[in-house]
Amino acid sequence: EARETTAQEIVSPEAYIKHPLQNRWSLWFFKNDKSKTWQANLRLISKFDTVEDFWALYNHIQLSSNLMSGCDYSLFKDGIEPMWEDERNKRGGRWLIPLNKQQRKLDLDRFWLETLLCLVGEAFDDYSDEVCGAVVNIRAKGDKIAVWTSDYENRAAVTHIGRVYKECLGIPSKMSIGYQCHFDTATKSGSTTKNKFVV
Ligand code: MGP
Repeated sequence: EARETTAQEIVSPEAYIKHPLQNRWSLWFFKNDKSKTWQANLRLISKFDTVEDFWALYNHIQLSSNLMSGCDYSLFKDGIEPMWEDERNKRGGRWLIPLNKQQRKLDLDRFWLETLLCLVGEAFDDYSDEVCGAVVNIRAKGDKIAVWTSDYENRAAVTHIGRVYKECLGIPSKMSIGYQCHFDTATKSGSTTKNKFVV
């Protein structure tokens, strides 16, 4: 018994304690079933709050590029629903990365993984608290990836997050990305929403 105790004591906690993330995250899946409402098509897949559980989930599910058109994945902080109506989203907006059809093969999966890592790794310095989540939309007309933040009036936070995010994805500086508030997206009449910020 004495030998066992000693053996246990010298095993570093690194070997058996999972590495905690700063936040607990929920992964959601959206499947477009036209007989149901938008909200009814949204399903919570699972939650995680450690590095190991993030990878276990990521490795278990389909890559975005294998999903059917009309599907979404959303990764949001625990307690925030991936919809405009949530208290933490309703005054917010998103940095939008619209992809062309060729980019499904070239960029989609690595951009989405990079986006997930920015979120769970709290890559936005002092402004990570402003981040609510991220969404990937698989669409025949062109896929989209976006990072959602909680207050479109917080210029310092929104622009910092946009700059860091663009850098993480390796988007060339001469190509700009835009930030749109959800209120404008939800009430738009044409096919585009005006940008509140551009980086
Ligand atoms: P979408 O899935 O975000 O983009 O919104 P899509 O399919 O590329 O369409 P487009 O209009 O951007 O070209 C599609 C539709 O889903 C919206 O028009 C809404 O009817 C509904 N929808 C999307 N979101 C993110 C929400 C939401 O947060 N709340 C509600 N109530 N409906 C939403």
